[in-house]
Amino acid sequence: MDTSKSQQLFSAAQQLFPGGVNSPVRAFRAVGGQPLFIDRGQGAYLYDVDGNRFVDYVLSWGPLILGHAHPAVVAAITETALRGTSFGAPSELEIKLGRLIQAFMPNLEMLRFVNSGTEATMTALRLARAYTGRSKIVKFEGCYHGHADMLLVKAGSGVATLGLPDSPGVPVASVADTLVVPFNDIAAVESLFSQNGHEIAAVIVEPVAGNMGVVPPEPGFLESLRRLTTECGALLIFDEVMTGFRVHPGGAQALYDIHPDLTTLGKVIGGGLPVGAYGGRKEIMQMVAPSGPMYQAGTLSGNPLTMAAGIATLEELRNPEIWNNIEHMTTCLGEGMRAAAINAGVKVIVHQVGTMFTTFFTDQPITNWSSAKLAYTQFYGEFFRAMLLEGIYLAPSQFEAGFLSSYHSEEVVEKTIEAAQNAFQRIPK
Ligand code: HOZ
Repeated sequence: MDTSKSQQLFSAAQQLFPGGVNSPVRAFRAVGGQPLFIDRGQGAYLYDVDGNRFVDYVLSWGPLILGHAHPAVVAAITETALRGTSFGAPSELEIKLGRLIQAFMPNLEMLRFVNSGTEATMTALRLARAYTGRSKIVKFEGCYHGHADMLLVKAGSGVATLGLPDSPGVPVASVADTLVVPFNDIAAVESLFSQNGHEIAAVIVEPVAGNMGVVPPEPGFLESLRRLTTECGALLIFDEVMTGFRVHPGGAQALYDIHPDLTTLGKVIGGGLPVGAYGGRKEIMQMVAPSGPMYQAGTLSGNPLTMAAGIATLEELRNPEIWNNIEHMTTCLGEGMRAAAINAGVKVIVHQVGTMFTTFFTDQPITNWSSAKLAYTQFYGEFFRAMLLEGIYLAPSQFEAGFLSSYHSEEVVEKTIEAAQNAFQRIPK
């Protein structure tokens, strides 16, 4: 595969950007090789600057549930741009997108748009602290909630990918009130609550972990979090930046029928443009300025282009057939990958929830970060590079999720399974 133009661009980028990239995982450090520079995306495909074509299972890390350059999304952005790109004043588009989100997720009685998932989680926790008058927060090992100081403790995603336990530059004081427990370990949460219950403002959780690879909650885990937080007067925050519209059209809260106090969103609701949102119970949200005293603001919040792209995306998802078909194709892919691994004699576990999946190189059950990090990342790297040569673009890290779109047809998925059959042959037995 000729990647000479990507290589030239990567050399130039390294002079400008740390590691040559503007976000760490895409630098391919965990899988070897050099990042591809992308020229364009269309449907299920990415095209790099050297003219190579790949089936894309990253989809901008999840947002592109309708695939690249979906005509409805492109038209919405184009038409909106002709009327101006930002107003710094309210527009009707915000109400339209807000109502659409509410139709899928009625737990968001009120919400506010921000510009990234990091902003959404950071603010949701500030709000929880303001509402409860308490300081401590609980997060889970291997869950990633963006890069705010207080959350960069035993985090997943790029932090896990690069093997960084935490980050220099985060003051000890910033994480002093962050309590960390293993995902799916309700006994550990119970013990934390019995010692600190009256000081805990909130538990924040990815209800289906996606940033240590996809790890589903064990039966009863989310229910126990709901019960313990209610009993102790703490808030339950579902970070659905990744899982929203991905594990179910109504997010994990609909899939598992749990009502969190606050929810954070991002990715899909922006249709591929930068976005975040937080929302939940009205009496809590009314604490947000200017309605209440908890301050949060943003020059580009509710940006019309983002709102338009989000509206176009969610309008399409109102047709249940579209989402159900993406989920069906994800199930077919998971089954095909499992069968291909068995044929090749490679030990692999494929986790799938809704339209998200991860292929872990292990035969041991994965239920939390301690077990996820034992997956054989070197084999994942081999598999990633082999799949790339077969024309398949997977997440460049064992500890990320893969995603499908409405353009991932039977034909595309079959081609991927055939590619996996070949790629698994390259994994040492
Ligand atoms: N937070 C992104 C995935 N979970 C990271 C993307 C990147 O570093 O490129």
